Amino acid sequence: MSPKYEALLRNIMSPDSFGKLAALKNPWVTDFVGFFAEHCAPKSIYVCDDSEKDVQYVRDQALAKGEEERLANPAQTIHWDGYCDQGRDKNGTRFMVYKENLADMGALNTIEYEKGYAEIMDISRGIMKGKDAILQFFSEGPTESPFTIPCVQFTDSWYVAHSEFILYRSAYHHFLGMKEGEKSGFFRFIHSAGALDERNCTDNLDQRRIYMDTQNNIVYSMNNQYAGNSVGLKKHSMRLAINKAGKEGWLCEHMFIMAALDREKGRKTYFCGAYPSACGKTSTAMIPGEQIVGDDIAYFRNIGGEFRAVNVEFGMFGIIKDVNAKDDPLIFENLMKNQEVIFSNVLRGPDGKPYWLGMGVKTPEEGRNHFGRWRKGIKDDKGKDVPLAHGNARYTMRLDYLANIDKEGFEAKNGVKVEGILYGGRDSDTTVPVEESPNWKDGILLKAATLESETTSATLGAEGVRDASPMANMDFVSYPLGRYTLNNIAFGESVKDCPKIFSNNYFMRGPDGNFMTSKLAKKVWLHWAEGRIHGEYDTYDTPTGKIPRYADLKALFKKHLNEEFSEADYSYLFTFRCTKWIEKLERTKAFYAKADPNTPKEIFDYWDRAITRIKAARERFGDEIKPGVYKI
Ligand code: OXD
Ligand code: MN
Repeated sequence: MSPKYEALLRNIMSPDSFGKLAALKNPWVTDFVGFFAEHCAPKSIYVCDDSEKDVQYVRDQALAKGEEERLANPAQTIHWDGYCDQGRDKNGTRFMVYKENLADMGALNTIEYEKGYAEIMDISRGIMKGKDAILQFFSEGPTESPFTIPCVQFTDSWYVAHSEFILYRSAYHHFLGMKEGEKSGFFRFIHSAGALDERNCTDNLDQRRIYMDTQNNIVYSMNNQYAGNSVGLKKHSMRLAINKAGKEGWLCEHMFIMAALDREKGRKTYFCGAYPSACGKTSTAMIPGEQIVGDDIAYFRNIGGEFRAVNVEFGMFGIIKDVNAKDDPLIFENLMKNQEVIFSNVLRGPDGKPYWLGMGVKTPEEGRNHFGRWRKGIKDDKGKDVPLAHGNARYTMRLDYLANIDKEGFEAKNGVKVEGILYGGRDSDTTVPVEESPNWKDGILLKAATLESETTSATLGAEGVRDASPMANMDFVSYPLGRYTLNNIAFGESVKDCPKIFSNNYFMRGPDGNFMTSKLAKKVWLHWAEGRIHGEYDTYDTPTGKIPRYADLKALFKKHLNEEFSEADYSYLFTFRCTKWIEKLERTKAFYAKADPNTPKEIFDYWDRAITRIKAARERFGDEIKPGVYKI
C-alpha cells in the first residue's frame, strides 16, 4: 500500500476492512479511497468483499441507520427519497470538460473542468463527517468476460450500497485477480447523501450535483438519494461506458435484451430494444411466453465477428406505477412474495404493506410516503395534492426472481448473439406498428435517430408534442450526438452478420381517436420480426422499409392471441403517410442541428435523400399510400 494514506485508512477501518483493501495490492484503488477518506472525512469505512456476510451487514445497517424500514413481509424493505428528490436531476448533472474540448460538446450539459472540479470539491469537503461509509467492488456485465468493466463505489448511503448489491454483480474477487497493467482500469463513483433531515432524507438539495469526468472515468454525486442520481453503476456508469465505447469501437445502449421463442420451430431469437419512457420498453421485454435477459442497459461487442450483447446489470430498478396482477403478472407476483425487494417512494400502509398507484387493489386512506405522514386529500406546501405514492416510485429486485428469465443468456460470459433490434417510439399518426429496415445504416438513420415520443395527458405540458429521442438514449449520450450516430453505424457494419433493425409504434390511433389494437398486439409484431429474421414472410415496400402482408398478420393474431385482425384495420395501420413522415424527418434534422451543430453533413444528406424519395412517392401515389401500392 502506498504510504500516503496508510495511517489514515488504518485509523478509520477495522483490521478486517483494511486487510481486504490491502489484499488488492492496487495503488489506484487505495489512492481513490484515501483521497476521498481525507476529503469527505467519514468516521469509518467498511470494505465489502463478495461474501453473503457483507451483503447481510449492508442490509442490516440500512435498517439500523433508518435509511430503510422493514415491511410486513420481513425480507422486504421500504426507502424514501426526499419529496423533491424523486427523479434524475437533469440540470445538476453535468460533464466536466477540459477547456479545449468544450466547444465540441454541442448541447450536452457541461461545465468547464477546473470550475466544476473546484465546485464539487467545495461541496464534498467534509460531507461525510460523522458518517460510516462503505466501499464496494462491482462489475458491469459478467465478471472475467470480454464485457467486464470493474467499478468501485464509495458512498455514505447504506440504501445505495444495498441497492447496488441487488442490482450489480459483486466483483471483489475480480479485483483480486486483476493483473499488473490492468489495475487502474476501473470506473470510480463517489457519492454522499449529504446532511440528512429528521426523515433521513437529503437536506441540502440546492447543493445537489452530479459531475461526470469521462476523461478520468470518475463520477462525483453529492447531496442526493434517488437511485438514478446516487447509484453509480446505473446511469453514471452508463454515461462513462458510452464514452469509453465510442473511443474503443463498441456500444453501450439504453436497451433491454430478450429472447423471442418459436417453440414449434425450436427457435430462440435474441432481440434488443430501445424505447423512450412510456413507450412500452418493459412490457416488450416481458411479453408473455418469451424470455427476458435484461430490462435497461446493454453492452454490444463484436466477438469473433458476431454481434453479441450482455445485460450490464443483475437486477431491476423498475417503475412500479401500474404494475398490477392483470398487466404485469410476473413482476406483481414477485413483489407480493416474502423475498428481498426495496420499495422506494411508495406508501407504507398501516398494515405495514407497500401500496402504489395503479396497483389494482384497494389502497389505504393513510400511511407514510415520500411526503411523510400522508392521508388522502393532503396537499403539499404549494397546495398540490400529494398522491398515495410518487409516479416514479420504484422496486429494486433481482432479475433472476422472474420465472421468464433466460438463465443461459443472463449468465453467458460472451453474451448472446443478437439478431434483431427494435426501436419503439410513440406517435398517434405516423409510424406503422412494425417496419423492417432494408439495412443496418438505414435502420440507424431512419429508425433509431428518428425515434420520438409523443406527450400524453399524463405528462406535464402540452399534449401531442413530439419529443425527439434518438436511440432513446439522449439523457446518457456523453459525447457529441453526430459522432455517436456514426459510431452506431460503424459498429453494426463491422460485424459479419449484423441484426435486422425494426421500428415499432404501439400507439397509432384510429379515425375515432382510439388505439386500434390491444396491449398484447406487440407479441404479433415481435413474431413477425422473428419470422423475417429467419427468412419467412413476403413484404411490401414503403419509402422507409418493408412492412408485413395482411395474411401473415391475420395468421399471427390468430395463433398468438386468438384474435381476428381485420383487413380494414391492417390497411389503416400500415398506410404510409408521406407528409407526416417528411415532417418527422424535418424535426429530426432540426433536433440534430441543435443538439450537435457538428453533425456530419453525410447524415443530413441521407435524410434529405429520404425526403426527396418520399416527396416523389407522394407525387406518384398520393399522400396516404395503402400497403402494396408503393413501388420502388
Ligand atoms: C431511467 C431508468 O431513468 O431506467 O431510464 O431509471
Ligand atoms: Mn433506463
